[in-house]
Amino acid sequence: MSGLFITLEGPEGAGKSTNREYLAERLREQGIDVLLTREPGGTPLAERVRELLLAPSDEPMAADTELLLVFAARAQHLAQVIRPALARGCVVLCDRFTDATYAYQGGGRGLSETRIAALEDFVQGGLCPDLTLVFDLPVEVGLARAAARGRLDRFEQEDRRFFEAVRQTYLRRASQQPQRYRILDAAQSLSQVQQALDALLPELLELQRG
Ligand code: T5A
Repeated sequence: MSGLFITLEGPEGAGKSTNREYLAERLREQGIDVLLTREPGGTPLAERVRELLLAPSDEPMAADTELLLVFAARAQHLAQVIRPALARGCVVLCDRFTDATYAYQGGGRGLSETRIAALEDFVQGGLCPDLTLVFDLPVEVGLARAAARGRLDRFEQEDRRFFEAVRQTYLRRASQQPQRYRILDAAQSLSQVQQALDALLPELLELQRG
């Protein structure tokens, strides 16, 4: 038995967490076993690494340190949660995964994609999402949503250029592999985004049936 691995991606404030819950409900209504998780995080140890990554600090974090922490958390998450859930036949809905590393550490920080790909291969050994939903929206709309929640984390304190590069990296990757990605217009109202997810549901169910 092998499940289905779906990731939700996009810039800050795109609505990934909100829509992950919505999608999980729609799938559960169909009697499907769904596991909700997120990155960085998803296990107690990986959540501790998340705290290191997100907490603003006086000591600047080197870009390579950030990259290695992201993949260290991912290795733990894959071993403890994602691989076992897929082996049980679950649909895994994961809020961010390695596309975020290409977008933030690659696009945002300017680290080489070759280096990211080497770590991806080392940590994932060929495991890749079956489908990736990219919640796309203009940078300023997403940042305004994130800011409305209050205190900004270490990434949210980056400048506009950083987030433009993040957004463009997602869009470029999606255009390079259209079979794996679906782009949703996340600047629309929540009900419009959820209608777009409803329209995707038959395709997800088809994938889940294999
Ligand atoms: N990171 C992560 C890396 O650098 N490398 C990596 O490899 C990985 C995996 C994680 C950070 O780590 C970085 C990227 C991130 O900066 P996070 O908290 O998981 O941080 O990610 P964020 O994007 O910061 O999460 P957010 O909570 O900000 O965004 P979401 O989940 O996209 O948005 P959500 O659902 O919480 O919604 C935000 C607000 O907008 C409203 C919601 O109600 C909420 O208030 N909203 C809408 N409002 C109007 N219209 C809509 N359509 C709306 N949709 C949502």
